Amino acid sequence: MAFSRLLRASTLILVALTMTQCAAPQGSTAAVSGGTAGPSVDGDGFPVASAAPRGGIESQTLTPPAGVRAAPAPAPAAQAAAPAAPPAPPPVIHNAKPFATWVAELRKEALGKGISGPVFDRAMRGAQPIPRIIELDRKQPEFSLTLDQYLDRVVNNARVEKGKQMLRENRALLTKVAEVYGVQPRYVVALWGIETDFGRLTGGFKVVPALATLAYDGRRSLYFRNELFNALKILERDKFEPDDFTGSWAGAMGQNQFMPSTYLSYAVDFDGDKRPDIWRSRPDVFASTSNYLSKIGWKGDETWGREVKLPADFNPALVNTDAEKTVAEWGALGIRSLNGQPLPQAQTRAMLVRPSNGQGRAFLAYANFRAIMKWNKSTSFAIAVGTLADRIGDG
Ligand SMILES: [Ca+2]
Repeated sequence: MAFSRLLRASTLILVALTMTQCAAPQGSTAAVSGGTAGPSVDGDGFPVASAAPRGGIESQTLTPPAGVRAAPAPAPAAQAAAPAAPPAPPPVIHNAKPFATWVAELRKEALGKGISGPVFDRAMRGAQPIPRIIELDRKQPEFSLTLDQYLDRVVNNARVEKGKQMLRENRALLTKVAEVYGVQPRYVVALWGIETDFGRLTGGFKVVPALATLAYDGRRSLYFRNELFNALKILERDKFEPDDFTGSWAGAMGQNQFMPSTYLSYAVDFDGDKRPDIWRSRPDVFASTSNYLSKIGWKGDETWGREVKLPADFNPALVNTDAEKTVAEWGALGIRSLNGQPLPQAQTRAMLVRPSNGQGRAFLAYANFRAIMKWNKSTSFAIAVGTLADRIGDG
């Protein structure tokens, strides 16, 4: 969740993960490209050169994506902000039960779920509700960035250069991971860069006390209580030290910001010690990201989508719907490449996405775009990941 990252605070709000339970697993044996081979690589018939150009676009207002928080979007009623008069009152935790009583009941339930007493007690030692987390959870998403402002923030030149460098430095490992999971390395590096600035900013909260705070608070307690049990299951199974078991304020963990449920479903060990360590092992981080994408519909022989040009009188009813057409069919409706050329006669299936309330920049979005949207339900996040991957290319 998706998790400022210089930016840490604001990026956490912007792009911290919203992990969704995913579609039925499917095999992924597609060939993988390093990213910048010839026109056929991305499968949609565009010449390679058309992937890069952009710019010259007017500023647009960005609709807050549904999944910009590190957890399900808050219910509007619960966001009732305190009056703006300073100083802001301390956040009020909604639970009539004393915390100690609540923890005792939690412990009983955890033991019933197979968590051992010592694991629970070590993870919860000294835990108290953390006011800063309640404050962050209460905060209105301050999402007034335009798409271009958002892209400038998360896909700036420094991030692109570092991404290229990271791809080059880790090329042998990324190639090995790609051979197993069928996800092109540039996307693995792009997600890593946007989530945590390539592992630099993974969040400083201990996961169990953070999730306990959110589970104890009444606002979204069911969701976080479930994630809390999942976090305890991870400690029980994989024997991490509670002090090393850290994440964002909302429990998104490690270099790819997996929620505990996502970790349990998709994190994999790739360095051979039998434990997926998404905090400290790059093999495990890259393989876990790739495994997750491969299970939610990734196509290793396709790109994510492309920015396109719409004709002036384009039918708005065709924008931002789930309905897919082939690239060739979109071309027959007057859509052109960004450079003004006709679209190729390709059979790649695509949705037409305009993130700014159906105005402004337009993108044809392929299956991999949908997969990124399962990682974080935000069109701007998905465009950012795709754009960064395009610019990282082959390093
Ligand atoms: Ca490992």
